[in-house]
Amino acid sequence: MQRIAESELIINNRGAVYHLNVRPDELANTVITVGDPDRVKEVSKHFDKVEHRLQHREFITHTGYIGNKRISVVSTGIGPDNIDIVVNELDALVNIDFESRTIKQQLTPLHIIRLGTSGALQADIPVDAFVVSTHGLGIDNLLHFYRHDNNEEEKQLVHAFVTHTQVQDSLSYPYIASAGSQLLKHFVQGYQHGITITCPGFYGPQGRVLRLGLSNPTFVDRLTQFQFGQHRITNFEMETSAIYGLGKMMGHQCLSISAIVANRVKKEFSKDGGLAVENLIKKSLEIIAGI
Ligand code: R1P
Ligand code: URA
Repeated sequence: MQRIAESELIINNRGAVYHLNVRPDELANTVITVGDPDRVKEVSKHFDKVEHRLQHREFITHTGYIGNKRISVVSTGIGPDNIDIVVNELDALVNIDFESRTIKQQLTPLHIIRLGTSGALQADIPVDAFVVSTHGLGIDNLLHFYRHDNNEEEKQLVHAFVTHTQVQDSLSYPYIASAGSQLLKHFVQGYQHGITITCPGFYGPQGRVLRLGLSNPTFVDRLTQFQFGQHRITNFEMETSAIYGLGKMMGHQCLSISAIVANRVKKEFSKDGGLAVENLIKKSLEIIAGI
C-alpha cells in the first residue's frame, strides 16, 4: 500500500487532520455541514450530549449524540474551494489510517448532509421554504481537477444546460453530481426538490449587480427558464455541487438542504432568515436522528 507523504496529508501534533483539527475518533459517521461557523452551536444545542468541541480557522466541529445517534456538525465556510478541504479531510479521517498513512482496506461511507441557505430561482418557491437538491450543477471549476464521470442522464442534462445558457463561451464547462439516493428519500414531506446551481461567488456569479456590470446579463433568467424532462432549477448557492461531486467519487452519501432566504425572481429577502434556518435545523435533525 502506498504511503501518503507528510506534505500531502497534514496531521498536527494532536494527531488531528490539519484544517479541521479533528482526530479520527472525534468524528461521527453522520456529518452535518453548515457554511456559517456560528451555525454549528445552533445545531449542537439540539444534541443530548456534546463529546467534542474543536476549532481551527473557520472550521468548527461539534460531535455528540441525539439519543443513540452520533452526529458531527462541521462549519465549512463559504464556497467550493473550502469544500475541497472539508470533504477531503472528512474522508481522510475515516478512510486513511493515520498511523501507517495508507488507505484502509475497508472503506467507511459517511452520510454528509449540508444544512445551508440559498436563493430561489422560481417565483413559486417562497422565502423561508426548504429545498432539497436532487442535483448539484457546478459552474465553478472544482471537479475538473479530479478524474470524474457522469451517467448518461447527467451528461445529457449538462449538455442541455450548456446549450440553453450558452455558458461555454465564457465560463468553464459545468459539471453535475446527484444527491445520495439513500438520504434523498427521507426528505420529502415539507421539502421541495430540484436542481441546485453552485456558483463560485455571491454577486456577479449569481447575477447580482451593485457597481459592476455582468458579462452575461440574461444568465439568471435562463436558469429560471431551464427545463430538462421533469427537472427544473430551483435555487443557487455555493457548495452543493462540490459536496455531491467529491462525496460521490469517494463513496459517501451526500445531501444538500437549503432554507430559502432570497427569491431572485420576486426580488424578496426573508424577514427572519435566522428563524428559517432554525426551523430547517429542527425539522431536518428529527429526520437525521432516525436514519
Ligand atoms: C452565501 O451567503 C453563503 O450562504 C449559503 C451559500 O452557499 C454561501 O455559503 O450557504 P450557507 O448559509 O450554508 O453559508
Ligand atoms: N446564499 C446564496 O449563495 N445565495 C443567495 O441568494 C442566498 C444565500
